[in-house]
Amino acid sequence: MSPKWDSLSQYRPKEFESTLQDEWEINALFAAENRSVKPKYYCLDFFPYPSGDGLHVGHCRNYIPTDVVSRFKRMNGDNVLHPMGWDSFGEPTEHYAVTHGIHPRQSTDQNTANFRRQMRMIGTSYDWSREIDSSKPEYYRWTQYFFLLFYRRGLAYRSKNWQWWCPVCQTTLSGQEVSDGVCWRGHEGVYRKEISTWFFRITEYAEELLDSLEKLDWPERIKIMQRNWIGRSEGCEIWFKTDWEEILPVFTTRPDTLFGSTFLALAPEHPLVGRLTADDQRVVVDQYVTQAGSKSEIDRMSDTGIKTGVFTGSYVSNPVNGDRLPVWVVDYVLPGYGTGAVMGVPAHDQRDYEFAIKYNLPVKVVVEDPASSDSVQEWAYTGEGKLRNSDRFSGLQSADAGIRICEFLEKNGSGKFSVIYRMHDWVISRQRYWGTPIPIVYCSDCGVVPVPESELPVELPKLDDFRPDGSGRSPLARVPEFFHATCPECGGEAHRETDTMGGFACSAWYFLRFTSPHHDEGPFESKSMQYWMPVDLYVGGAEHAVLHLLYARFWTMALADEGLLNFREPFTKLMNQGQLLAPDGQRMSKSSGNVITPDQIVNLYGADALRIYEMFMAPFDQDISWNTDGINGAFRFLKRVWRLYRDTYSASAGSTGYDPELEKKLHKTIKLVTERIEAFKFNTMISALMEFVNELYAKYLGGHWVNHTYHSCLETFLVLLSPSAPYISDYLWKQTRHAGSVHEQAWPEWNENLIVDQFVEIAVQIDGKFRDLIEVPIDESEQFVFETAMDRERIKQHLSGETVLKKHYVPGRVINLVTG
Ligand code: ANZ
Ligand code: ZN
Ligand code: ZN
Repeated sequence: MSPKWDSLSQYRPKEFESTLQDEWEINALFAAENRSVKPKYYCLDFFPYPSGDGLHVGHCRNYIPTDVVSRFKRMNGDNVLHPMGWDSFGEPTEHYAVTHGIHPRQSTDQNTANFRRQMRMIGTSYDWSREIDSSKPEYYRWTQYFFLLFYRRGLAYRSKNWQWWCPVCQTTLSGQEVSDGVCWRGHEGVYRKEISTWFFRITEYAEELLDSLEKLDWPERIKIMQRNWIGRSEGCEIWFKTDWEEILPVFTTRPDTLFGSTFLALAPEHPLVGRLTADDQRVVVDQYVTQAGSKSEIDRMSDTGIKTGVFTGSYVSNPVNGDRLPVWVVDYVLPGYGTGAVMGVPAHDQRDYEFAIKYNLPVKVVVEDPASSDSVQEWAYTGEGKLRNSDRFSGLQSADAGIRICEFLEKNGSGKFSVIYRMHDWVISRQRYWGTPIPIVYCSDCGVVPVPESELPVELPKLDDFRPDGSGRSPLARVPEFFHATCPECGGEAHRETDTMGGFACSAWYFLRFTSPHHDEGPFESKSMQYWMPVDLYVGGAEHAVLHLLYARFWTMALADEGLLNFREPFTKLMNQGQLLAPDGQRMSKSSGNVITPDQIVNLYGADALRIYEMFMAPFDQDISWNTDGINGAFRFLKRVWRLYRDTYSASAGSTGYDPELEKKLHKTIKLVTERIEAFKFNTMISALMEFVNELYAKYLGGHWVNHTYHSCLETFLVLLSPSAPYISDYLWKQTRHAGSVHEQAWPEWNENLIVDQFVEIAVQIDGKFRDLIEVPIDESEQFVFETAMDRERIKQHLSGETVLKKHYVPGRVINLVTG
């Protein structure tokens, strides 16, 4: 690099950015040390799948902030692990390869090269020596190893079951991957099909997955989504009996209503439907069952839809009073929840009520509505109350009665207390090519046989035509060399499992691999894993709230139980960045033609301007549209920085004189920048940097700059700027004849005594009532004061979810938040 540094020199980022990135890498500035006395900091981005479209500027809202934090932590003396790798197995990659007519191995290699290039271009400080790729045998061999481990622990099992099937993806999907009849890739028309698949027994950990959410420093909305997903219900399992003494269990959250049950409802998929159907009812029942199979779950569950069903012709008896209840097949009862059977209580459940009215079934009131004494109801009373018509339980209150009835059933051998979860086991099988082969063989003598660990990896064969053929079987079934195998137990003929694992298996443990990515005697080297894990900061989009984040937690807990890990939660702190929308306010997408790539922006303005703008545009977690004026503003800021150093650095060097006002401003800036990086307030962190540059400019233009304070401000500012704008700061560092790199410098400290009087206390009111006191820098903007106030726990509590409609700010004194 031959520096041009005369008075006409202009800021031209293209001339030095890529050279600097090469230099950092050659000098291994960002290499994480596996053993170190320094405190460790593991800063991780969600595992990206390398799409063929490359990165757009929206992705950068994830990668830039974590890069700033990583750089900041290194400068503060931490040993930082900031790695990157590729989630390259799975349907999206395969789909891309199909539509582009190339092999997924080739497209993966091309796409990862492009991602890596773009990430380096925007100035990230990943430790590339730890790069991993989940579709490489040296990685997926360990995914298979974990499958075997789960199998050994009874956490992987094969079962015939009603599975979601996406007709477009031509594969099964887990419940987590389907919502409202649409698969996670956006295809409609997902339906249930009965097939044999492999499951991971995530439900075994339902309780811990739920309970230990409390301990995590995660966004509340993600925790809520996980809680709802897991969906714990407490109640009672009640065993009704058929005429031939076969038990028919139902789950209810309202055992207090047992005496009010007037019919029994089975899901059409219930295994007893066949046996309970009387001969003269068989035709109608079969017809009804077939119809129900093609309905989506939402249609079946919908509150407004007409409730339908058919009578099987059989009866069961109610264990508390011997009542004979007709058994119906009803499609609002779902097969995968509880026991797939419900006791119908028309008086106290609205769906059962509508059903009973339609089919003329009795409505028997057993819980009194305290607000009404009418005996004729127009709808179900679903609240609690005093029991009647319930034998010896009459007169008790619902909650108490429920417990006593359960106790009675338990003693009687006709029921038990029960907790159920909405969450299902994780369907891992995919009838697709591009995934980790499931390491199992089937032998006609020995049955299901796990592949011995010494034979891993079971390699994915190279297949030119890897498209599904519509048979519902994996394309691997068409490869004789793969399909035929020798039984590891008896040496006889066997065949391999041809399903592969869904991509979420790869991402459920990759964070462990980064701690020792080249280790080949196990999935990770234990000491390194113990040193680095758990992840201190995990950042990515909120769309992974349940799928990946739940699977990774489950995987971690299971490995901890195996004794492989010494912690049970993988991600201590989680943050979700806001979405970056196109200038038109729409989601960026290729089909809308509104995608902005970092390449376009870097080409025009340089990577540092992109970084500054991405942080400055909005608070980290807020959605925002791209704005061309904004990127221009960031670029102008960097040009000002450039000119300041070009014009005043040398001339102020070696000068004496002290400027107390500027000294104060410097210390205030150090404090603000430090605290705001730590608090993920990158937008106001950038404004503190900008303000400081304004101050220096004012000194320059006012002729107060040839002094020691001014010059030392120039020295320190480069360090403060370096996490955010790593290129220009390092270039200027070298240009001002410093040795090494600005990125090797220690983070500056501030002197609190110098800045105390620069803060004021501001009273925060909600609707005119005093609620809290906050401390902010003098002269801060209204927006900053508002954000600080909104961030306070006390204010959040007092607002309790209400939106602030207006705010009144009396500068330096009080801010009043008006909610309505
Ligand atoms: C009798 C009853 C009486 C019920 C009453 C409610 C009110 P949550 O809270 O969501 O867990 N249920 C059980 N299994 C079902 C299935 N497979 N498909 C559809 N509905 C099912 O809901 C539990 C309640 O949902 C259970 O309690 C059952 O109806 C119904 F006054 O049993 B209840
Ligand atoms: Zn699909
Ligand atoms: Zn065998």
